[in-house]
Amino acid sequence: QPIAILDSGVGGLTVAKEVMRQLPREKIIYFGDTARTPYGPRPAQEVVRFTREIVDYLIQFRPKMIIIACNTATAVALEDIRSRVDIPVIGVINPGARAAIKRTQTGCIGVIGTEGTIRSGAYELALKELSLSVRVISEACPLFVPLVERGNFRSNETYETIRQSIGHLSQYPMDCLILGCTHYPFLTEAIAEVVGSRIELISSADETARDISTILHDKGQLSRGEVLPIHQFFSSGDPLMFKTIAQQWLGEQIELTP
Ligand code: DGN
Repeated sequence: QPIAILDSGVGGLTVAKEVMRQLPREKIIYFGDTARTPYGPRPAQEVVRFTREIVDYLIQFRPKMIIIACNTATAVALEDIRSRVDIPVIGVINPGARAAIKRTQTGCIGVIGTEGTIRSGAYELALKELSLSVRVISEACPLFVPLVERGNFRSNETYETIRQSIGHLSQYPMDCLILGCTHYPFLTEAIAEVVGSRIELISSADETARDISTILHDKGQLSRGEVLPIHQFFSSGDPLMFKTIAQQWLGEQIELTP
């Protein structure tokens, strides 16, 4: 049985890659809703509807677990999806918050994400639940996802956009910055250069993959097959763009069903 991973586009591939690394025997079915990306500026109800549609599609492959590898969808649709299916559903916000709390020394944590994620306050809630005294500085970065979906990771335009959006964060005593959108790890190099080495970038991919591993282990559902799985990828938009970015990021050829 596969693990289903979904996102509004290529962002969830940052989580998929970590799952492939930590759990190489697990087969992944990935859906990137590139035709309707970005989700960030959309009303919550619309994101919930899109997420339900993707889950209804993926469920036909009889996955053993669903990963909502999109912070925007996790923020507004996680509980809804959990109530609709009888397999474990995990999002990326709690794992990201946990990773940051483990790392921070100053107790001041930055969060960047889409408008939808930042507006929801989901990270603040998750962080404060883990540590009451933490100080959270949030910033919506609506221009980042379109850059990533165009494969524009390191151009002058990218650096300039990042500088204008989050250059001011270095004035705070923060030592961790949560990449609260699964698209942002594609921009790690550029973001790190703008915020400086004092601030550690936290991606939820690693911690999410650990959660998946724990749940599958506890349920006795870890795959033990000898043959490495062939993953399946679906995208609702431009297949060539998706395939190019996916292969570059994953460092391997992929099979894409448009
Ligand atoms: N990758 C998604 C996230 O983590 O929020 C959002 C992308 C988007 O559609 N704006």
